[in-house]
Amino acid sequence: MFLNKSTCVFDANEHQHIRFNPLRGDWVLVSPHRANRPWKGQVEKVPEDNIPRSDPKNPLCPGSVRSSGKVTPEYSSTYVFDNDFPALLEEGPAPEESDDPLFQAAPAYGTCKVMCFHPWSDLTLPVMTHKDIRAIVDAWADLNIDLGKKYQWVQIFENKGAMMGCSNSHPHCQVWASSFLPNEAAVKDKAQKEFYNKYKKPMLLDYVQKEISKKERVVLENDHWVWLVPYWALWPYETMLLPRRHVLRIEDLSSEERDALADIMKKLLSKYDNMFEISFPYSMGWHGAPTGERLTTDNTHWQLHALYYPPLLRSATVKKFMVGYEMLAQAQRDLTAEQAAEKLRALPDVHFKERNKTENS
Ligand code: H2U
Repeated sequence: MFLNKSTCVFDANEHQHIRFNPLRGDWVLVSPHRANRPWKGQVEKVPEDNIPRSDPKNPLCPGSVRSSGKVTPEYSSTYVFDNDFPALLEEGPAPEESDDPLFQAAPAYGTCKVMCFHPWSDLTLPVMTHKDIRAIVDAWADLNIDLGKKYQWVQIFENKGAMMGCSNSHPHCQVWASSFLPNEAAVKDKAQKEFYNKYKKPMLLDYVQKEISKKERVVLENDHWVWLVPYWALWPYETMLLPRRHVLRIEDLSSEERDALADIMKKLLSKYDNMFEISFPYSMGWHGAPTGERLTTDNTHWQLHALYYPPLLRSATVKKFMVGYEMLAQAQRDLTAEQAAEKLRALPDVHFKERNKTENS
């Protein structure tokens, strides 16, 4: 048995501890005393910054021919197409049922879409106009409605930057819809349901209200949205974007809330890019109440939220690896959620490219 032999008072920004993630029902190890250790490991490439506006060989550009032979039309706003290499197909034979608990398989159907955010390859979300970002929000909502009619879960996600496995620098995201609830969704569904049954309020609505009053992990707020570093964050600059109101799905956002979302996204992603003055890599995605047959059941326990998982830690070239201890024991972080929030809060919310443009013009 370990005893607290220390004579000093516990300080979360200095002393090791574990934090509970109520959405996943698991814990993260926080080791702030380790943040300043020297780094002699892998150094990443700085993200490319000389991308041509248009490239006829890029399959995501208007007018190009994709590897499937299909032509990407001359689109002028967002453009959604069926992924030519989908991980999920709408039809196919089902695996045989088995009564052996060690060898279980189940049918999996779905569809995969690619959504180009804009016809220009040299733009990223934070340097787009409010109108462009609003068009993306509307397209996300439309896809959730469309695919949600048939599928239980519609996963909207963006892999940004080669460091996150993004294969094409043209601004885009992906949408995978499935006949089953994926693991992350199932875990969160169960945890939010249990919380709701016990406390009679949606977990993330209660959470956002508490974070607004505590303030220490909130990075940005507007009339409709709160952007914060979750108390239980794993990735160094992981953040969560939450509506102030109880909202189940992205399509339930009002026009005003969508405008406010476009505003906060532009600021949020500008802050990320301003951290190391590069296009900040991340994987992001939306989680809301399940769809399909769940459209007609009670999902009051759910709250819509977006998650941003950036891999960078201390510079544009040093990323956090989720390896040894994380793979074999549990997630660990050095910098605390409060320190990350403080750092993000201190950064300007105007993109460095737009700042320089204004200064020079
Ligand atoms: P990522 O950059 O996140 O890998 O997304 C690009 C997607 O675009 C990827 O899933 C698809 C890939 O399958 N794609 C096509 O559907 N057609 C193409 O011609 C190129 C890329």
